[in-house]
Amino acid sequence: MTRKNAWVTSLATPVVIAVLLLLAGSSSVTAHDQPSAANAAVKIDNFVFGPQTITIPAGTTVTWTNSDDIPHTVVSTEGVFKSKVVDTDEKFSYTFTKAGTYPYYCSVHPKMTGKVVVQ
Ligand SMILES: [Cu+2]
Repeated sequence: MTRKNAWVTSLATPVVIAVLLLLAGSSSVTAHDQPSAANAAVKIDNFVFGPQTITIPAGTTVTWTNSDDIPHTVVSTEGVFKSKVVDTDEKFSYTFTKAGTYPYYCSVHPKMTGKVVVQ
């Protein structure tokens, strides 16, 4: 091996390792993200959860967004999930892993109700 080749090799090796690490890192991130890729959205507007009943496959993350100009909460009737106070334009997310029906309501305005059906 010539002096020049040795220099190129010593320079190239860390670069190759860095690229391999980068590729390995990005592929593992992709693999990790895939099971939770499903998302669904519920909008809170004018004291109404919309859609009021949302049907999703297990593993879906539901994100509630408060589009009202007053705060609301998203509270499971059966204690499965409970948001903090969700202010205007704030969000609350919950991932549903088990099949079932999950009724919920707003603890500030208990007449506001909704339902998540997980299949
Ligand atoms: Cu409310």
